[in-house]
Amino acid sequence: MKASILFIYGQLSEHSDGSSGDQSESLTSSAVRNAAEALCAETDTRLDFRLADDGKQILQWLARDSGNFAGVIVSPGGLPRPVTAAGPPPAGREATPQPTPVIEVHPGNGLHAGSGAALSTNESAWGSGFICGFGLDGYLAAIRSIRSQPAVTGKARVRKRKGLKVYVLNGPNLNLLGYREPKIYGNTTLDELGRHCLEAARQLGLELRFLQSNHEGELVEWIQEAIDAAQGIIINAAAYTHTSIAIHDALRAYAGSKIELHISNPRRREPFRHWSYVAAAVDGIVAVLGTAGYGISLQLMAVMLADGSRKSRTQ
Ligand code: CA2
Repeated sequence: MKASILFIYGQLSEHSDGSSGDQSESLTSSAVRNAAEALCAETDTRLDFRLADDGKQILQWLARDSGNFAGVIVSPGGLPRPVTAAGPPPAGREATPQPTPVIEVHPGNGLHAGSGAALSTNESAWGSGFICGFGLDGYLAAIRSIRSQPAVTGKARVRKRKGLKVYVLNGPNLNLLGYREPKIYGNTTLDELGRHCLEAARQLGLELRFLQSNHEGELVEWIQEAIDAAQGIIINAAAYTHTSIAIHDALRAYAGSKIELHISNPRRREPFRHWSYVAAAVDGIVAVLGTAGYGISLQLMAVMLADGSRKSRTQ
């Protein structure tokens, strides 16, 4: 039987994602629908694309219908805001995993409107995936993630350009991946993750440096080094996400493409994880997709870099 995806597109998604000067402004629901249908046809997936009038309708469809699908994509429109009735669970408690993945996608990076302030007030529950800031490509990445498609498939193959280098930077304690707290961070070790990333990068035609440090200054130095050495940075700044103005400043000084990445859902955890200093300095965010988010970020980075016309929006 064909896998089915429910795609709920809030009417406000059109032209109102809180971002200016990026490709989300020219997106229409029919452009999104056509691109989603084309990718689904290619991956043998049935697509149920619905236009929602308001948040209430989104909630009703989620509650009533999500169980009948392999995954749900929700594009609520406007700045990231609630798409589920229940808010985040009390501090320190993890959300129960949902049987059907619900990926929230925002075409623009509304989180850097107001220098990240949106993130601190956003009560979005972020389902089981969160992708923002990549225009149409964010929706396609969500479909591939539900279908567990490898980074490079069929017609979706990214046009490779020679000599593109990307730094993947990992912050403090991520060296413990796979050894502690598997319920939150999974079983994959950092070494394994690094090898997966190198293989994904090779397929995408990207040169990769995969690095981890427990020291803020070292992360800052790698970002500065990337100014001359790399066209893109993917950063999971870990706890420094929530504290480091130094990393924020270094990222702002970096003119290449930048993605903020998280394995877990900081929005569903303790309040001190709700603020991100990184969000205001990047083009887009990938979160809540587990360690699979690394491959998805690399794929989105490859698309951004292949489209050379797309400049960093944080300069
Ligand atoms: O979800 C993420 O990727 C985080 O960036 C991970 C950080 C956390 O401080 C952020 O709020 C969200 C923590 C990384 C620590 O990694 C560990 C891995 C295994 C065991 C213990 C810590």
